[in-house]
Amino acid sequence: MAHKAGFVNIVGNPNVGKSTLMNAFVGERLSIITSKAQTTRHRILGIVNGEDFQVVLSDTPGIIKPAYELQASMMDFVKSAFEDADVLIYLVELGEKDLKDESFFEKITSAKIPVLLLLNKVDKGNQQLVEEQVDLWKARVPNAEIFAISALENFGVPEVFNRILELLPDSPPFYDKEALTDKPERFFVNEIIREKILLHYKKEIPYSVEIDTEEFFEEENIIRMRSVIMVERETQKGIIIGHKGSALKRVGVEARKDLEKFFGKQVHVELYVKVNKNWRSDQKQLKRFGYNNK
Ligand SMILES: Nc1nc2c(ncn2[C@@H]2O[C@H](COP(=O)(O)OP(=O)(O)OP(=O)(O)O)[C@@H](O)[C@H]2O)c(=O)[nH]1
Ligand SMILES: [Mg+2]
Repeated sequence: MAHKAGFVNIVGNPNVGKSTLMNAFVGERLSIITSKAQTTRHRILGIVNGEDFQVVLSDTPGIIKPAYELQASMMDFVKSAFEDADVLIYLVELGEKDLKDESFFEKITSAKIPVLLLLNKVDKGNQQLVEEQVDLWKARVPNAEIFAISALENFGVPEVFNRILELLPDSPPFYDKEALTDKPERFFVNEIIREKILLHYKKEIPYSVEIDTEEFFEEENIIRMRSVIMVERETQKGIIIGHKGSALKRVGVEARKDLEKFFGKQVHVELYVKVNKNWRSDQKQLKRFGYNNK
């Protein structure tokens, strides 16, 4: 029996639902999702295995004009997703604005590989609006096949998956057929904690935070972990901790609940906060946190 395999890379503006879509394909909560832009900072693989196929999806950061080194590294992840794609998914939402970077838009419209333009969040609009937007995108990206979907409600997602299977080349699998992702366990610990930070803190705080899980011990009935929440300035440390530690405690409680679901096991998580001045502009630090592979 012939085996199909390939890379399906999802790109688009911030907040259009790229992570929601990847999780819908994989059927697991691999990528964190929030209503804030720039939730995703890495390129995260989600692998869907079948007897005769392996679809390797990539979730990527939303396309922005980088203002500091961290964001530049995020855009390098987006670039890499253009380089190895067998199928490109350009995800847009109803009422979408142009991409912040024209060169990325050009890469999409001149792509030599199949491009699926998915119009997301159609649950928020009526049929007339959806039809208008489909026509608009047909004119803007003539090389794309267009599907109207709702990643949140899984509407249209199975149809897109079937189309992907038709488009993938014959190939042996790239990863172990049991694998769900390329990232280690600690990465997901960091992300789940960061999600709680994005949910509970305002303005620049979530964007100034990086998580580093220093310890991860799996015992028979429990996983024990210790993670550092890094901020850029002393004032931010106080805000993260909150009055008598209440804000930090909430992060810990909520993160633990999700970590227990994710690992299917009891979890103990210890959090502490550290100032790491200007880490997001420091090449060395970024490399240490897995951002810079130059
Ligand atoms: N109504 C509706 N909301 C959606 C849909 N898909 C995603 N969302 C919401 O849109 C917001 C952003 O979703 P994400 O999946 O985090 O978006 P993203 O493109 O990964 O965002 P970044 O990682 O920040 O670039 C969240 O609040 C989602 O719940 C959808 O089909 N319908
Ligand atoms: Mg995302």
